[in-house]
Amino acid sequence: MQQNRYHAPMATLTYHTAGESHGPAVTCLIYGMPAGLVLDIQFINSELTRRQGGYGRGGRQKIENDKVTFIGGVRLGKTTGGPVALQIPNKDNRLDDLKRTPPVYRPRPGHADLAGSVKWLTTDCRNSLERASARETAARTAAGAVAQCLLGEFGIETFGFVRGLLDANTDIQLNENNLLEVKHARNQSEVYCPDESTSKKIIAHIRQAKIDKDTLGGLAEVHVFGCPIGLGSCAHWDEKLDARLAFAVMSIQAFKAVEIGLGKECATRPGSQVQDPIEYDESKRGQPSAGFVRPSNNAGGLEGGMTNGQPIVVRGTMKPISTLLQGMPSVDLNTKQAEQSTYERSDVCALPAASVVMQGVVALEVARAFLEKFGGDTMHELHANYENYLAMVQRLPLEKPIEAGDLEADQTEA
Ligand code: EPS
Repeated sequence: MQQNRYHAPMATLTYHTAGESHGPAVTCLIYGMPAGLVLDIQFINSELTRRQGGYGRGGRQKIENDKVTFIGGVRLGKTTGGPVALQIPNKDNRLDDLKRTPPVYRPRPGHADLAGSVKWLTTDCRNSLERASARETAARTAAGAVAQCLLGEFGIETFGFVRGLLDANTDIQLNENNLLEVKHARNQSEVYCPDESTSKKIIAHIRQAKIDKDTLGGLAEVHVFGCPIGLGSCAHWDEKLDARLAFAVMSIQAFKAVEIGLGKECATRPGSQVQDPIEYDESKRGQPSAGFVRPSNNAGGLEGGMTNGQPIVVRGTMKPISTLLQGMPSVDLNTKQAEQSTYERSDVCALPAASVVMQGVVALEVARAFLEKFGGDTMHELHANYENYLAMVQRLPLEKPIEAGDLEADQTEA
């Protein structure tokens, strides 16, 4: 059942998007959602609104007003068990209007323009840039919000925010206890950064980049609270949840690096300062972490490709937007002459929006791992399977532990 994960959609949660930036709509088809999941449309739309926002966005977001429409797999506000199809219309729908959406012959360095046009054997970059556009992430954000509806039923919360850019970075630490407060602070920030002074510095940097006709990227981070131990698997490389999270985050437009927990800082420390000690607290036995307490979380909640009961911590690096108002040295694909790249209306910085997308794609991977472990066609079965697992974990050891004496007795008998 596991082998053809990306090609056998019936076996597990998968999602695919379609649509161009200036076509009629962007759309997503989600397979594998159990029946009976209540969809919080208000929450899904609020995630779409958050994705449209953030200081540094360009003129496009003044045109769009993203709202989801479900066109399959939903009845009376609940999933039916059929494929969930959703779409978000593009108000700036003009793909076939050659005057307003002309061919692009001067590729922008950093965008899909050059590689995409050569790959599809054309000198017009329009087809590939329209599909590669971050507009597609509206569909993934809606799908990610559906996944968050599922996880929310099990007390699993996914939280994304902006850590910083250039020299403006917050060192804020998140935990279950300050999550509400941090969430409030993030929601107050125009750049989705929960630290007020860092937010101000980030905004100042973006303002300056706009004056300089330049662009900015930065660091986005997602934490997932409340996962039980054992999502993902160490049994096979493509079942490792950290690997799947990295895949999902790296697939977001303009992302160039992904880190889990301590990430690349692991290279600067000896093992004794990287591994998280294991402690046990009987009073926490009934929690998803099964009573196992870790005084640090350098592993970012993942060991051996599996959740270990600690919050999942994923950080992504977004490069600066590749469409620069000042242009970049490029080549006309028809004449092969040196030219500045084409300017298409764009954002100066879309890092806040990317933190919303990242929250969604992380939720989708966790939901997929959750469904693989607990399965079932309906939410009823999923709840029952999950509760049964937690009860079994509480009863560990399920078998009498093997002791040295048992081994000797075995050998004597042989
Ligand atoms: C994008 C270019 C801009 C961005 C777009 C991504 O679009 P436009 O050319 O229409 O102004 O606004 O992002 C979105 C439309 C969005 O909704 O996030 C690009 O070239 O990747």
